[in-house]
Amino acid sequence: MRAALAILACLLLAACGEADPPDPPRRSACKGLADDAMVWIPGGTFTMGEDPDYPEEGPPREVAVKGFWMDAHEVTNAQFAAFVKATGYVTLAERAPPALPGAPPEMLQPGSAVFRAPTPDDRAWWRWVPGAQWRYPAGAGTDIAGQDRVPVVQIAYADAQAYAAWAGKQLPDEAQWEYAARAGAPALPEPVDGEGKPQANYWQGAFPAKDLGTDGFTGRAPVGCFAANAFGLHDMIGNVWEWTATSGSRADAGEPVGVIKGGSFLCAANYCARYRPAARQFQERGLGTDHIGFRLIDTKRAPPRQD
Ligand SMILES: [Ca+2]
Repeated sequence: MRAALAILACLLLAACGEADPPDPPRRSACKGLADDAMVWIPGGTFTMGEDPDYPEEGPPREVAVKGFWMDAHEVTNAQFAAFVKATGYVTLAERAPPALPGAPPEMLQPGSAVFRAPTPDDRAWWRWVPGAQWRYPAGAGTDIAGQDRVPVVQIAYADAQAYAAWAGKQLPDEAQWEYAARAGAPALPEPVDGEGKPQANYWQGAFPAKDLGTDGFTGRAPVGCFAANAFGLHDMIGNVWEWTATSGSRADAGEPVGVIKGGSFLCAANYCARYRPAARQFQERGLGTDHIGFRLIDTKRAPPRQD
C-alpha cells in the first residue's frame, strides 16, 4: 500500500480513463444473471499471449489448462455486501494508509485512486480521493444505492482473496483467465462486431477527453449487459479489470504487483487498447481503483455430468 501511494503518478501513464454517470440505453437488455451463476470451462490447450502490442505481452506459447468452473459474471456490489455483512471484513481502502514522507494531507486518510477526466486546469487522470472505497467508488456522494448488479470496485488483491476464502473459491491464474476469455475464438483487435458495433463495455471516442458511450455506458455496466462468449462468460472483456492470482513484475513498483486482465470501461482504441484477452497490466496489489474488480473460479467442484 505504501508504495502504491507513492507511485500513484505512474497510473497516469499506465492505465486507461471515466466520464459522467451513464445514460444507459442498453440496460433493458441486461440479463438478470443469478449471483451464483457459474459455467464449466472445459480443459484444453490454447495459444496464450500474442505478438506484443505492449512489451509485457507475448510471446505466443502453447499452454494447457484443466477444466474448471468460473463465475459467469464479475462479483457484484450485492455479492460483496453479503460477504461484508457476514464477516465484518474491512477493505484496504477503508483502513488508514501508511504515512509517506511528504505525502499531501489527503493521502494520510483512508481512500483510494479514482479516475477523473482531465481539465485544462488539472491534467491529472488519477487522484487520491479520501473516502473512496467499495461503497463509495469515487468518494463521497458516489454511493452504490441501486447498483446491486454492478461489479464491485475499489478492491485490492487481499480483499479479493478474503472474499474468495469466504466463498470457498479461488482467483483464476492468468492462463485460466485468458483461456476462458478467448473461448476458442480468434482474438479481435477491438471488441466490435462485423458492423463495428461495440460488443463490450469500453471507451469509444478519444481518451481521455470524451467517452461517447456508443456501447451504452460511460462507466461500469451492470453484469450481463453484453453477450456472453462461447463459454457463457459475460464481460470478460471491458467493464472492469479483473484480478488474477498471477504475480507480475514492474520496476517502478515498490510492492508486489499482480496481473490484471480484460481492460475496463476506460480502455480506448486511441490509448490503452487493453481490451484483448492477451493484454495484461501489472497492478500494485495494495491498491484498488474504481475500475478494478474480480471474479472467481472453482477448481474443486466436480465437472458437469456427461449424460
Ligand atoms: Ca462504455
